[in-house]
Amino acid sequence: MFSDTIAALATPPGRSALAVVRLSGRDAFVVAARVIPTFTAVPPRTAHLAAFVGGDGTLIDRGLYTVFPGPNSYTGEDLVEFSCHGGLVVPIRLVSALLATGARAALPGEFTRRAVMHGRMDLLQAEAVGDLIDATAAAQARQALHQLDGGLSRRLADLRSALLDAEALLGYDIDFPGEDDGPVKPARIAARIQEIREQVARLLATAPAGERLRAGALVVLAGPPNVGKSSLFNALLGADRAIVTASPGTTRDAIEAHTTFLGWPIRLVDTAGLRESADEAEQLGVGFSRRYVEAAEVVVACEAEGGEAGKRGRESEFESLSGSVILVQTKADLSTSPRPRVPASLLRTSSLTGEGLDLLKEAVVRAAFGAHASMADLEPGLTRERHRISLTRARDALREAEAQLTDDREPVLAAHHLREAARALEELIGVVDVEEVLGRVFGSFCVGK
Ligand SMILES: Nc1nc2c(ncn2[C@@H]2O[C@H](COP(=O)(O)OP(=O)(O)OP(=O)(O)O)[C@@H](O)[C@H]2O)c(=O)[nH]1
Ligand SMILES: [Mg+2]
Repeated sequence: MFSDTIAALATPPGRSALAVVRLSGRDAFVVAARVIPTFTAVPPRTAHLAAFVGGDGTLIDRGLYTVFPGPNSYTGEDLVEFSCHGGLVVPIRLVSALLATGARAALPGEFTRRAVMHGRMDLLQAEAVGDLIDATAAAQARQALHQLDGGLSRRLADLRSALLDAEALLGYDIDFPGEDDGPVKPARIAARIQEIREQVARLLATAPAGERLRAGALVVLAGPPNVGKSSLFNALLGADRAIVTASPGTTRDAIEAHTTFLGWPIRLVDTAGLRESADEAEQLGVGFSRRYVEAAEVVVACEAEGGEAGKRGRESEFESLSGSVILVQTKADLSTSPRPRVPASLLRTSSLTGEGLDLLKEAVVRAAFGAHASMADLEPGLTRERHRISLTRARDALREAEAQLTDDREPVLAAHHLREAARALEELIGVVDVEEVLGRVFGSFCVGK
């Protein structure tokens, strides 16, 4: 199982106090010993202080190394982690020394790929490692940790296990047809499959929220020209990103920025004010705006204090959208009456004073991530298109299997569809082992009786 030896810098290159270099593979200890004259593999998982030297015997650095003998290492192989000084010179020299003495430069993700190859984690967990590293919002990190913890893997493994059981029962029905008094009636198997299908459907229902959490919710600021969309965009970001002027038609291009609201990932978009314009560039910008509004998960529909269109008018303007719409009255600081005549459901904001911005953020998070958007309630769910495609395949195959058992009574075809469903789950988790089904057939039945 052990593979060729790879090395790489595990921390970002550049000026830093420390850097970590990883070395993994069949000859990891041999290669390490060439760079560390005092190398010892015992005791394992203990930091040793040592001099790291280059091929000509020159000192590269004095640092710590830790030895993780396979298979109980991150990759499942013999692995050595070097902790050296950071910066532009030392880590590069250390990696070069390892490459010069028998290691190969690791490909992107290769350490984690080896972890999957050696059964240290499944594909879903490997994806979670990537998501955790890429997380820009607390909620994303939390979701990735759940997945790394095996939350999603366990749910899928349970489903797969239930499927293999059903397959085993069906196998018995095929091998001993016509035995009305067989251990399990087809109708019962069909009912069991239906149960599994419903569980698959429940998991599939988590896909939109999970994918949104990974990518960030698309939140679009829209409305007539000059209502203060760009000002609101800047205020929400806490940075001057978009140009603001007193004349209508300032924003032409849609501007997108990644940010977080209360720890949730948001793709915030400022758009050109919606109006008919003779100006070609502005009219093109309005076209962009409309497309963004249609794709948005949340539209923040802005209207300035004393704006012409009433609440009802604006609601109907955004009525046909699939995303949620939050109505906002901007420039609240310009309001003269202490109790403005606006419906209670209308959020009032001021980019000048900051009024209403926190409430708006809360409303956006609620609209984008659910009524009870709370990090503590984050359930393991699907987070990628790959997950959704595999589970859709499994659900459709289960539906077919059910039909074959209830209507046409073709257990052989039903078994074929069950296999298809199981394979879809196996691809998702990253285990493909047909032998397991056979084991179950003989394990749970006393066929020789
Ligand atoms: N008093 C006050 N003025 C604001 C506020 N928000 C925006 N303004 C002013 O309103 C004018 C237009 O603001 P923008 O943010 O450029 O408006 P916009 O909706 O992006 O306009 P377009 O890009 O042309 O569609 C500017 O003069 C801003 O200074 C606010 O909260 N209070
Ligand atoms: Mg603007």
